[in-house]
Amino acid sequence: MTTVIDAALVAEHNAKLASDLKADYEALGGMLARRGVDIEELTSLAQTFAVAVPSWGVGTGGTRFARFPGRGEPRNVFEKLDDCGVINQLTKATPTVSLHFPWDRPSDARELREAASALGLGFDAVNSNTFQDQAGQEQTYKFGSLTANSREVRAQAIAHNIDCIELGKSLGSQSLTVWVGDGANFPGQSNLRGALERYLESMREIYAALPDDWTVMIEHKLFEPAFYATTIADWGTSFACAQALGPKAKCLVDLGHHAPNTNIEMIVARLAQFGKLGGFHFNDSKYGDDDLDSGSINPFQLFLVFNELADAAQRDGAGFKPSYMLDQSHNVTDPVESLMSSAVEVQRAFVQAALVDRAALAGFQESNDVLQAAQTLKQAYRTDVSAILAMARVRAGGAADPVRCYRASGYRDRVAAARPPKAGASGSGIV
Ligand code: PSV
Ligand code: MN
Ligand code: MN
Repeated sequence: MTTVIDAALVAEHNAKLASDLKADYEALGGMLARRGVDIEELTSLAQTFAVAVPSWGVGTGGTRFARFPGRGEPRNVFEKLDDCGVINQLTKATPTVSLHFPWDRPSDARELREAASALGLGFDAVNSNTFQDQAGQEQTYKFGSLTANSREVRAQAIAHNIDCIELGKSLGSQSLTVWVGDGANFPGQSNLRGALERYLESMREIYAALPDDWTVMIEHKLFEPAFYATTIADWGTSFACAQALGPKAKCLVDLGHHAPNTNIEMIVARLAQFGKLGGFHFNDSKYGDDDLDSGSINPFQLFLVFNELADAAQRDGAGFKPSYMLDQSHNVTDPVESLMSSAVEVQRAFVQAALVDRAALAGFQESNDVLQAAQTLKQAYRTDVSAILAMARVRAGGAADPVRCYRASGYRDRVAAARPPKAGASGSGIV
């Protein structure tokens, strides 16, 4: 396996931090032992955590106002893979990459698969794109894609999704995520029920092309680009469509795709209860689909989402396995640093949720001891599990402090020299 950053440099970094980490780990271990928790079990659990990195996330994103390119941005899918390789090398928590087509359409799928596996990476869900027009495309998506009035437009959008499945098969993916921006900007523009009927009709054709061991994930989003009525705006619509399509269709929850203050953890609980929780796009937001780094605005919400996931895992056992992916856009930070930090934040929420004393919580709920029930969650959330996460990384060959190690490696300077700037790099991540 190729490592993108010199393994000796990572080892040297870890050696410098080893005695501090040992002291922090032992102190935390002692504190957890007094609560009846074995730190070693948590560290092993942390090592099972994995979240996919979006190929488009390693480039600098932008807003609809401007895009300020970063240094050394990847210019093609192979360079994107290299950056993803760094993220996994240092965090040991991101072994897969999620590709967006046609942004990252390989001319040779086998070559791409080999490049990924040389870096120790595999491929997670593939994502279709019918929210933009591409050069040379026959039909425009200006008035919708899978829901368009025009049969020809719908046929083109369906064919693109089927092509994504075919490409995904050759890369070893097992799911397709479908997000469409379809909807209306004005009342009266579209027949609300008719649009959803056409969506289902189109999705049935895509569903029929899924291999037996594949899932199609329906991603809802409240608004943008359709500012009056988005066809798949909420989890209720997503759920109804997944039910109508069949067992291979599930719902995907992107944390940023809800109105502010929405109780997302309850949506997670509902979808899990009815067997339709397919996966996540993790990010954080203050106002809308802000695509900020995971846990940067509302880490308690992220914890509460993982608390529901821990509850579902306990109830439903090994069969419960939603997929995790980051979906962020980086405008003012180094994307590699942001993605590493986010992977660690999501992993942190996963470990903190495992710290919840579920038997005690159930007892407090049963006896209506509201304060103690809330405190039980807070105790887990307030526990600083950083030493567990660092130890899990170091034991797996990653970095004790991924961002520090990355900066010390000079990777960004090296790629800045090797990748001269290119105007309007692909996979802008604006949406
Ligand atoms: C849409 O806002 C979205 O969250 C979907 O997942 C898209 O595939 C992705 O962003 C594109 O950046
Ligand atoms: Mn998303
Ligand atoms: Mn989004």
